[in-house]
Amino acid sequence: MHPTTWERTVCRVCGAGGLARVLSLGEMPPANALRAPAELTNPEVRFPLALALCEACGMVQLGHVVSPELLFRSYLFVTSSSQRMSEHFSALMAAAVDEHVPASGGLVVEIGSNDGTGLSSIKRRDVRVLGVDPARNIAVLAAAREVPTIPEFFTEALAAEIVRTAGAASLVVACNVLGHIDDLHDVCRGIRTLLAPRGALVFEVPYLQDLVDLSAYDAIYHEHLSYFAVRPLVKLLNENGLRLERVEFFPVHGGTLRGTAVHGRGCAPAVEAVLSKELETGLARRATFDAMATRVEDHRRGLRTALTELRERRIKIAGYGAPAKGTVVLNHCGLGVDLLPFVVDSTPAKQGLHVPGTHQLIRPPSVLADEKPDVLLLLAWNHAGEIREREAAFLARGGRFLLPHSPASWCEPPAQSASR
Ligand code: DWN
Ligand code: ZN
Repeated sequence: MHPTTWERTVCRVCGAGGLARVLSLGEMPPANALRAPAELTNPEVRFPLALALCEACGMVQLGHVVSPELLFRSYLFVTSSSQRMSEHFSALMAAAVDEHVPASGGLVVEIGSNDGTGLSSIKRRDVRVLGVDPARNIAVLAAAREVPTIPEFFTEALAAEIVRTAGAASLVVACNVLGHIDDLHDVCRGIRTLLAPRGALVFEVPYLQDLVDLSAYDAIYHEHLSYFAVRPLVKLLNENGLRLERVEFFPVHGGTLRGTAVHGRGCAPAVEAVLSKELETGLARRATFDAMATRVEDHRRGLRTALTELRERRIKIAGYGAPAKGTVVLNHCGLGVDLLPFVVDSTPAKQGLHVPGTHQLIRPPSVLADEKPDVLLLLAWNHAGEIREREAAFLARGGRFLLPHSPASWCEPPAQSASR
């Protein structure tokens, strides 16, 4: 039996104690614990959600760990829900295979391979692919794409087993997964074990500097245990025999850092330049997060006021997307069904369920044609471009999207109901 939650009092990168609590979002249900209608009256679990800063190494992290068994064994988010993200991962895979997998072929292992979107894109090439993902329901989707997937958590022990049965990997890919793992040293040792001598790790993580700059507090939830800056990343990789060779930045998911690491120590000079920039911007300072906490509070008040005004003006509003980040915004701002009656999401497995804590019913986007909301709160704001294209009919009849956490770019609500 696994405990449901535990507290971590030392830094998950450098082991220092005395972590400084820098931003608290109170108690929050797990962001992806969508609720079936029959469960709505049952008591709902909530766990503390607060950022802590290790002033020794600059690592920003959660102090409370919710059991990964509870969070990840059955999972609703599928990578293929976004066409743009599917293209992003296909491009990543193609470039990484060209650069790191020998022409004679090799093994590519993806940690957190989800529904196999990334690996299936390189299946036609002369490579063997293997996914690792603990979500058993999603491994089934990967199997349908003919991506062999080990439905387990990636650990050093599993890495040794893969080497024994399939050989070392030319390429290990880990996108949006390092931040989800409590024991970062174990996972890095596992990657080192798995990588062939000239192999490479290509990973993506949301970049802390972007999270701070956008005040994107909705990226903070129990699944995300770590919020990476480059400085602690270099330390973590180095301590486990990996050298950070390259960092690149992409405007996806609100700001993503892509790193390439190889066997070795230290980091490339271009990475040093990013480290200096982080020092300049004070990314590892308490004051940075105190200022962000103030902005988050302003946002909370601003969004509640905006939605209350819309309701008073009888302007019809709904939410677009039921992403994990949406659960955070709705719960932190206290936006119940009185202010936001329902949300829509294109993921079939989410439809018919309710948002944790605030209980909006998740409906398919097709209902918008009948419901005719005037304003859609864009909870999946990171997919704005794709969603605007998909919802051209909503925009054409005068509908407006409201962005949840940048008050300056909120759209002006329409002067009168577009549904009339
Ligand atoms: O790290 C994580 C990231 C990368 O993905 C996870 N822990 C979980 C997940 O976070 P999320 O749930 O906030 O991800 P998304 O990609 O922002 O979720 C978007 C949601 O919006 C999905 O439920 C699908 C939906 N959607 C839609 O309804 N129509 C998305 C698109 C593009 C659309 O057109
Ligand atoms: Zn530390």
